[in-house]
Amino acid sequence: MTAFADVFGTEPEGVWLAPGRANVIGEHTDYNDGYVLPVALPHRVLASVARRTDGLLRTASVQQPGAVVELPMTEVRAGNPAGWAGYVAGVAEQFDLPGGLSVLVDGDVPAGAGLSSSAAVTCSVALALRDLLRPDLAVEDLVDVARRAENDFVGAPTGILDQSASLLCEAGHALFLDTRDRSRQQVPLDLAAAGLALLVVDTGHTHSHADGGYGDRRRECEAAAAALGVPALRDAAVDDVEGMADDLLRRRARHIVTDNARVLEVVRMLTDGGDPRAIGPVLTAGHVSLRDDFEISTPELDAVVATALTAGAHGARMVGGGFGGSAIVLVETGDLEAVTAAVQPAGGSYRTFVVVPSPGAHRVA
Ligand code: GAF
Repeated sequence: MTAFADVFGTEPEGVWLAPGRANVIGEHTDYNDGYVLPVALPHRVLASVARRTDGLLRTASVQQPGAVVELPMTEVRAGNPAGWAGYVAGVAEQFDLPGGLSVLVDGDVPAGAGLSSSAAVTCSVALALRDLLRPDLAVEDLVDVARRAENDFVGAPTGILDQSASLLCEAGHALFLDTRDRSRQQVPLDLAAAGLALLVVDTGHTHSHADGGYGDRRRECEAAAAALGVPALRDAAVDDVEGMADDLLRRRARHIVTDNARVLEVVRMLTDGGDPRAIGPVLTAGHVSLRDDFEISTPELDAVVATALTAGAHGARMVGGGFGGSAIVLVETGDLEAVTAAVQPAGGSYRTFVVVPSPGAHRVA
């Protein structure tokens, strides 16, 4: 008997996988119409799904044993259910499901770690319901299905970085995405062949994008774009940003403009056949910008970056939405052990792993 059958008394119609992500560079650029460069992680959510006939949404999580969330589909609306089940319901309510739905999620993406655990849930369920109910939809269309679940149902005002990464990344590649026109390029990323590793350090200090800080940054960016008279900060020129009178808006805008430039620089470095070690200082510059101009780092993340660089890393930066979560560190394979030890606080509580660029969402059974 599967875990799904244990909970719901039937077998699932299928199982769909969607990964978490690490973003190489380009942070908070997505809701400013800018560029991003994520890779999908081997860490993923598996969604086992079956349609029902009794009109109920029933959902459970392997990580929350015993807690089955159950409500009539007719009562599913923004904010109801709350908590993790909202990510499932926020996708389900966008499909025609009068008979209801059973969903079991089983994930190993650390939650609140800046590694996109929520998009792994929404994207796995969205792909399942596309396959079962709307085969006419393209995978690209599911980016907005998953984004709406976060923005409109859960109330987290995110951009499209995480959903695009989870749905569109390919194994062995980073995804270079222009979030304005959604054009994209798969950038080969074989750091191991160059003797390098991209280490993730999860500080365990969790965050939530439904909390205030993320939304504040989004509003500040909109205010900065309005002050500059541009549709989005993507369109701002560095000189105009430097001339802004408001110190806070100038620094927010400067982060976006410079991080967009860093994405383009890293893509150029990774595609021109040169030494990928060169991207290290660009990653570190991204951290300094997130720390000083965007002000979303934490003392723990700053310490990881500083100790990693002192221990010989080529570059390091915090990753994701900020206010907690993880850092990425570019390091020689031969220095991996020493750098991994150096970034640990007393007691060694940080979870670490090496990024393996993995496939995007797909059906597994
Ligand atoms: C979070 C959001 F969900 C993304 O849309 C993106 O803005 C990211 O923070 C920062 O780059 O993961």
